Amino acid sequence: MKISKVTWADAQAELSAIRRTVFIEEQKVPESLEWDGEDAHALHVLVTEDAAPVGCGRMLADGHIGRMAVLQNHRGRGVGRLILKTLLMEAEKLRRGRVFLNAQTRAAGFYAKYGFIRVGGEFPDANIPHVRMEKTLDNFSETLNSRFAIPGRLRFQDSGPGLPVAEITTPDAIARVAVQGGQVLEWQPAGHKPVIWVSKAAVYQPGKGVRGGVPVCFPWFGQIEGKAVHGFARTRMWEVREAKVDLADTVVLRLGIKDDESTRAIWDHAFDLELIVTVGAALKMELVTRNTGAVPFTLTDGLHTYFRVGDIRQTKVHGLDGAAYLDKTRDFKQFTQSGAVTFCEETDRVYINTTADCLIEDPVSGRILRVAKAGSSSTVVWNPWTEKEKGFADMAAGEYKDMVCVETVNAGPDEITVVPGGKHSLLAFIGVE
Ligand code: TA6
Repeated sequence: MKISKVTWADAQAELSAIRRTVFIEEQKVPESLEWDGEDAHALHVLVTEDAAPVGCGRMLADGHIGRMAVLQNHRGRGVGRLILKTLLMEAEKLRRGRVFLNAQTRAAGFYAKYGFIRVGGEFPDANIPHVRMEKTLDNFSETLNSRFAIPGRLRFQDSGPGLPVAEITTPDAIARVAVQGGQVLEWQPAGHKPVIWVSKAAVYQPGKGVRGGVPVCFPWFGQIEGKAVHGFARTRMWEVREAKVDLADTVVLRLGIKDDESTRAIWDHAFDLELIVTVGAALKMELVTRNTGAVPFTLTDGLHTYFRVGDIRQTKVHGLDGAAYLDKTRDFKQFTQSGAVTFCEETDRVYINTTADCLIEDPVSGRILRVAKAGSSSTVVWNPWTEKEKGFADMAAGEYKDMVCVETVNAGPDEITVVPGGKHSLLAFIGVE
């Protein structure tokens, strides 16, 4: 038995013959799904026995392993294992750092033996139950550092097994950004206390968002029956795309994700989602959605920012006076804000049709935080208070007093439609006054 790395140009006939037999004829996968246009750019491996093709697999540039197939009468002889191990070796050589695949659920155990971990729930792909599985290669942070570290400015460290976080230092601020979920975890301008809140009981594990920071809500904000709250983007591993120092000695980090079978099974659209974080005396976060498909799509989205405050009971949020809001604690009935938002109970409000800056007045910390925005028509103000706090295993008792969410979103009726080839940018701009 022999395995070789081949290109689609060289081995299209052998590769497609195996996949036609296994996927199209045996598993009834529609032709249109099998030939997805990715083959020409993918890395392929081909297994032959006495020169006859018996198995194949591929890996895309973003570490997406797929199309693993072994002809029926060659199964159970280690061909699949040989294909996977070869692709993992190639991923190490290419300093991929992490790989992922959408496994047929019945094969999840096979991949788990090689360190793949399930992320998210089961989904149908060509009517066959699948699960997304991710594996960070041993040296994920080191791999990222070899490609993106900036001496004295940006370096990746693990916040948990296989969970790299960018540690950013500039003359004006420090920050931390988790690669999983594209989640900002910290921003502290020089001379000030930390601005972004993260729970002391936060959990750092694959497939779970960190309680606090700035969760990315995409492709929906809030709850949709039977689907993950705030969408699927915040629990999967993103791709680091660029790290650089800008003119004013600010650090810019760009991360992204795009659609694959697992996302299309949940939300059937082709997209690219990118977060651009600019760290300096202010914190700028831009969430850019591109429609890479052929039909328009509509979404709600958000940067769900948790701010640190000295005491929520003495905190006020200004800027929403006169704005209509949907009150989640009162069955989403609509009310109008009068004056500043103050806090004496669970508060969970979607302020609609507002583009105003918000000011978080925090007398205990002796500061005002400004939350400016663009591309956002809604602002969510949330504090879980005592009862809801108890419902969060990743929130310590009494922590509700230390935080407030002022979220830069498009939610409720404020939906966004993106046409094919078009893009939508949601921007949050945070400063200390
Ligand atoms: O911030 C508004 C909100 O939708 C709340 O209703 C609460 O669900 C919060 O987000 C946190 O959601 P999460 O899924 O992160 O626990």
